[in-house]
Amino acid sequence: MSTKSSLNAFSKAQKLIPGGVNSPVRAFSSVGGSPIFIKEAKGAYLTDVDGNNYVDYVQSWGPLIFGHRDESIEAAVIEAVKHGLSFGAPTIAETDLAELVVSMFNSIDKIRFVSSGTEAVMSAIRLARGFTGRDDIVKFVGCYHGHSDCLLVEAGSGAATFGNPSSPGVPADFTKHTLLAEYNNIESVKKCFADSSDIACVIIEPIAGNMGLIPADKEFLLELKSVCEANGALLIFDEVMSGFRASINGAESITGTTPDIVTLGKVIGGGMPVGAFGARSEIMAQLSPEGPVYQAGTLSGNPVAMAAGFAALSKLKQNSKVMSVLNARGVRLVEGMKKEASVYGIDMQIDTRGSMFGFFFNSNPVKNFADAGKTDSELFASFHAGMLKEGFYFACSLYETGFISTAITDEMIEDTIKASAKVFKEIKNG
Ligand code: KE4
Repeated sequence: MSTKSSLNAFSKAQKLIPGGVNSPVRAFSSVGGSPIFIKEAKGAYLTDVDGNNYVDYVQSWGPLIFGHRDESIEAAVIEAVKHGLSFGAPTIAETDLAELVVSMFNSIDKIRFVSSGTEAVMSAIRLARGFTGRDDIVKFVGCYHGHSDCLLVEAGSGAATFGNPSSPGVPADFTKHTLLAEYNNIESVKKCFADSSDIACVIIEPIAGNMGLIPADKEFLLELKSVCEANGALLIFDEVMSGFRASINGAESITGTTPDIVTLGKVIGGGMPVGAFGARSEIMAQLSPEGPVYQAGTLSGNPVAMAAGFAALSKLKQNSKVMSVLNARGVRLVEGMKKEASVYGIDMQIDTRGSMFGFFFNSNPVKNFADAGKTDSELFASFHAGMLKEGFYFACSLYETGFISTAITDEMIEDTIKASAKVFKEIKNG
């Protein structure tokens, strides 16, 4: 398999774009090698600039649950484009998508659209601070909530303490209000509340997908909600990734815990740039222009993006069985790969939630970021490279999650498992 054109494209891109990419994880730096440049995609397949095809288990990091160039989403976008790209004025398309999302999430009475998950989370945090009049927030080590300053906190060892900026350019003053807790560890959350009486909210990925796939324990989430309630803090479920991927009705429908605010992204835009945050009316009433908490965006609610999102979510809502079909395929995939790995003495921890799947090359259960860090990263890199050569495109970081789209067939799953057997054999034989 030649990747010559990708190599040339990467070297040119690096001269003009930092790291040659517009989002760091795409650079393959954590798995070695250089990224393949995509020419086009259709259904389950990506095609790179050298003409190689790959079964895509990344799907643009989640948005493309119906695969690439889904006919109904594509038709909706083309139709919307014919009426104009953007107006900076309200459109019925925004209300239509809002109505659809509200009908799918019990915890959401009202919703505001933005253009990315980062914007959604940044705005939700500001809303929680405005609603409670408090400044501190709690996040969990290993959870990723986009790149807004107060959430770019050192994900170091999991003590519940004030974070330090992990990224230069973020003044310590901007993160002194960010407290850290350990995922699935309620005592670490209680310690944050013991340390601060000024906590506005706790934000969590209820099904964490940014330290590999680590769903929070149901009991933990129930306790988390009661600790927040007892202390007058809001609970934010960051479902930018898990929303419409783990369930079509949000993590609340599968965990039994109802959040105060939900952030959404990815699938909600059907592949176009859309983020959103929603909550019950009394919280959303704080948002400008109704209330004093300011938030805005030139392309927020963009009519073309709304059309793509509406087509995607309508299709999901009409196919209520889709998530169980996708989950069955995800379970078969990770169980099949785990079995093949065991033939070569390679341990894998596996898990799925809806159309999300995850695996760790780790001999012990993975319950938090520290556990995830014990994964054999070199083995992961060899697995990623080997599968790429076999024509299977997995997330290029062990701290990510894989996805099943409706375009991925049972046959493709079986082919992937067979390819993994070959790759594990090559890894073991050196
Ligand atoms: P965006 O700003 O990238 O649209 O969303 C940020 C975000 C917020 N919350 C959660 C739970 C997320 O997973 C994300 C973004 N996810 C990553 C993939 N793990 C996006 C891929 C990338 O950074 O290139």
